[in-house]
Amino acid sequence: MSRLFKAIIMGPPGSGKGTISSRIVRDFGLKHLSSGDLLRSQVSNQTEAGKEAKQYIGSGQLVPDVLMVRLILNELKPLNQNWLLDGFPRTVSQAESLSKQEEVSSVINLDVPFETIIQRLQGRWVHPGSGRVYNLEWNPPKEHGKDDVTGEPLIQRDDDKPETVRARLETYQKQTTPVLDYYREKGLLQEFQGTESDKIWPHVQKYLSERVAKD
Ligand code: G5P
Ligand code: MG
Repeated sequence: MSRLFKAIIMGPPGSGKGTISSRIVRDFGLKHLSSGDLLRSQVSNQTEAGKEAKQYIGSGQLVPDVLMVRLILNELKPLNQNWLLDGFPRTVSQAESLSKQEEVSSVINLDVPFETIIQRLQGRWVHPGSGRVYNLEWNPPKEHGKDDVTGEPLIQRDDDKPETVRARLETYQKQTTPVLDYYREKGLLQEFQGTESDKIWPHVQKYLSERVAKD
């Protein structure tokens, strides 16, 4: 049996991880697992983990490592297909815990300037069920306020308020940039710079097409 391709997508809040991930899923069939989507579904289902996570998410802080690691490693364990992890790891300690269970094949980093991001997040609308993301200016839904695929209502995320976005960017700078160094040193990091997902995407697509075996 061939070895599974286990990829991570990193980048600051609003850098386009969800946007690029859905194109990767479409073209390469990887199973997408977003730590943020997973947490938000725990919050809306009012699980114990969700109740604990809510306060951190709302203030733009990271959810404690123990909780996060448990949630993600449990999701990954049973997977027997190529996967793409979005939003995890976000601390060096999370990266070390992940390495004890999984052998990561590749880490994609979306290097998008902070100025670009603050603007974008104000116009973001999401479909909570699938994690599909829209932007009122850039990729609006076909019908205002409704998901293109299911027709269900779209929502705005609580943590997309400008003051929380600023806190999320600071948290990223302090706690997540060391994770980039961690993977750079292991020779796994591939960086993609730009301000537009449509221009970044062809480079990511080419990079993956040289690495992911087609079914
Ligand atoms: P999340 O959910 O992981 P973030 O902050 O890392 O949240 P986010 O906000 O989901 O990342 P993204 O996925 O990188 O951003 O970006 P996106 O949604 O694709 O694009 C953003 C917007 O820009 C969209 O409206 C999109 O349509 C638009 N867009 C995309 N490309 C372009 C473009 O080229 N041009 C324009 N104009 N627009 C574009 O984490 C949330 C919280 O959960 C907790 C933390 O509290 C975190 O703050 N959490 C964790 N805590 C601890 N450890 C972890 N591992 C955690 N993971 C999550
Ligand atoms: Mg996202």
